[in-house]
Amino acid sequence: MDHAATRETALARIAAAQDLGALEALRVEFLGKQGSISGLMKTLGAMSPDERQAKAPQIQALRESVSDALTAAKDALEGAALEAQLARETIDLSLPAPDAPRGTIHPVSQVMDELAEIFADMGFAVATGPEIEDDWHNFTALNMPDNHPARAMHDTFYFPNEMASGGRKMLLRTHTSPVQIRAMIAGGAPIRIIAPGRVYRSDSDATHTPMFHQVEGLVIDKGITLGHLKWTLETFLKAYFEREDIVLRLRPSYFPFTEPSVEVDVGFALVNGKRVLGGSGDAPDHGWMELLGSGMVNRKVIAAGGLDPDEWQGFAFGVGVDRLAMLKYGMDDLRAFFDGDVRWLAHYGFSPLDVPTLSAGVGARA
Ligand code: 2U9
Repeated sequence: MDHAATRETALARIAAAQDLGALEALRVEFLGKQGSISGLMKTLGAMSPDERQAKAPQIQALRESVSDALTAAKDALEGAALEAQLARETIDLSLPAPDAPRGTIHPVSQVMDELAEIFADMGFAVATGPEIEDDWHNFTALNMPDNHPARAMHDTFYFPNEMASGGRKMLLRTHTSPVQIRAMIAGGAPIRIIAPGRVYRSDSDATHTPMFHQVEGLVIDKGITLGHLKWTLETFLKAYFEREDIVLRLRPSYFPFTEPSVEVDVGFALVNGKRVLGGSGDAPDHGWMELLGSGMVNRKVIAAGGLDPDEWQGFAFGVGVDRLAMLKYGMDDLRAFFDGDVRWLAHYGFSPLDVPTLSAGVGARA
């Protein structure tokens, strides 16, 4: 067969190939190591120089046109396969999707947003930090040295000793307080921050989950007193519960990180057997409910944060976010918060559009 005929036959067979497998078989047949056109190339070596000069361009041209045809046919088949796949996988985005699951905002997220909003209005920034902490930031800096009994009371989840870093044991933070320690060291004073987030304690029953949420606040400045603390908590709770008649009672207490320490009770009324916050707990059919822990920041803690306690004073407080959510939105079982049951979320979850704003009221529902 002359080269022109060989080419015609090869191109016709390439054009007729139906799939990539058939095309590959043709490539091997023509251009593979044992291929027919490769065989023609090999004949060049045995030719006289004159003959080679005459034949070589023809064989090269034959090889090139077959190679080009194979590439073009491969591109065409791949393109057709992609088109077919795209046609098969089309989604009609204009179709209504009434049965599609709808996400909702978890009450804990909603409450954290509300808290950030309320405290932003009082000039507080939101600070965050690692959930895996070392025992210096979580305990030592907060006036809980190595053998302090309060350490044992925290039911801490420790990491194995081999994971200690720079001589410090690693743990899951038991409160968000290490965030404030880090903020003091990194930014100095004055400070006005809240630290919301997850905390962990090895404790599990009807009123305790091993992971829960806290928000803590820290103010460091000059001339800070318990009066500032009381006003801040009152203003916060009135905005959060959307009631002007929130009444607080401060009781002396003890925390290692504050001195003096105060526990804060809030007055409630019993309405049809349910607790409704508001009014003095001493009024008839009223009572006091413990809600918050707080106090003036201990001098040792201010020093651990790298500040001079003769120059800087402050107050701090801590409260459980899950409890705040339960009180405001009427949930009664803490464990349901973390069960991941979509029916619970459908009942208590918030619309993504239900953004807390102070003008509309932070608890306004869309
Ligand atoms: C720094 C200094 C002081 C934060 C505080 C409490 C009191 C408190 C509990 C409330 C309910 C924890 O979630 S809870 O179980 N918290 O009683 N927390 S004072 O004091 C700090 C924090 C950081 C640097």
